[in-house]
Amino acid sequence: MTVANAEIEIHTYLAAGDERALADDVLDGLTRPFKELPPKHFYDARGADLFDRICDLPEYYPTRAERAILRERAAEIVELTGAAEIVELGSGTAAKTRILLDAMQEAGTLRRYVPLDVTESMILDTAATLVEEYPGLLVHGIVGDFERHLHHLPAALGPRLVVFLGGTIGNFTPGSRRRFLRGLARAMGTDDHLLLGTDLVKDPALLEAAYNDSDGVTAEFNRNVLHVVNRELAADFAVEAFDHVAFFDREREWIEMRLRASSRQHVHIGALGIDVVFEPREELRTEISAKFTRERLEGDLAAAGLELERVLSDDDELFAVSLSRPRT
Ligand code: AVJ
Repeated sequence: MTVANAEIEIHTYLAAGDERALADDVLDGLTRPFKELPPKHFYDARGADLFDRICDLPEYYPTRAERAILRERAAEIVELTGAAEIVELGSGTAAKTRILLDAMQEAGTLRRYVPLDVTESMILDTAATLVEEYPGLLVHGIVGDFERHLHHLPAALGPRLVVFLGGTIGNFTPGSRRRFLRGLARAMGTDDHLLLGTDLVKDPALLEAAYNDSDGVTAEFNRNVLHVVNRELAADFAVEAFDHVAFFDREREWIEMRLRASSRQHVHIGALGIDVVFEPREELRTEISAKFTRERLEGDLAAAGLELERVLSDDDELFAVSLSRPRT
């Protein structure tokens, strides 16, 4: 534990480097009949930067829609939950969190912020900034993986708002999504609420445009995972030989991103001592981003022991922020 000052406490559960268990994921994912890598490996410094640029693209509506909902409904969320603290999963720079912290401060309920993120620098910087911005705020930061370290959450200081924003829940495949939500529900008390951001099913043309932007930023973001593997695992992917593919799977109602080899590729992965071949046009799945209907949301939450209380949406019903609580 690092104690920076009286307000800030940081706990680290990740060793530097082994952060996202990249090597094991690559070994699994590239030896499968249908090659696949988990989307969490996009986010090195360059990937995080590219994602920030995606959020500003005209085609990528989720970030703006979610922020609009939070701005519009933050006071109501605080009133409904009486939240004294926020536990934020994948907190990043906490940009949207400030909207909620402001509303809690306004209501006089704000006591503590508990960010959980894999990037230590992000936690340290956010903690330092927020204790300045919100006098009296306590920050209990957790450097960890929200899939593995939920049991390290501190005891609640009061009604807790667990927030998981951005639509990141959509990265889970359907079964893992429910398993994850179940784990989350188990970590929650009866006075706690989950505030969950989910992208909504809509016109496929709008969805596909959001993942095929005209500037090619999403394509660069997608290919970035190959740069990460090259650097971290001494691999030699010819990154430019892989084309960005993103489409809406209408049956499963998720966006799927892939990288397609433009010609036969031989890749050596030094750190694993393996060689991988891609046939011409062979694809590597890099991300799914599930889109929700109210029924899907309610069903997934119910399967996890959570009861849906409110679904808040923007005027165009592009995105939803929902409030749910453990079923009693
Ligand atoms: C951060 C997972 C919510 O799925 O829309 C953006 C990531 N991928 N463009 C999403 C992403 C391609 C994003 N999430």
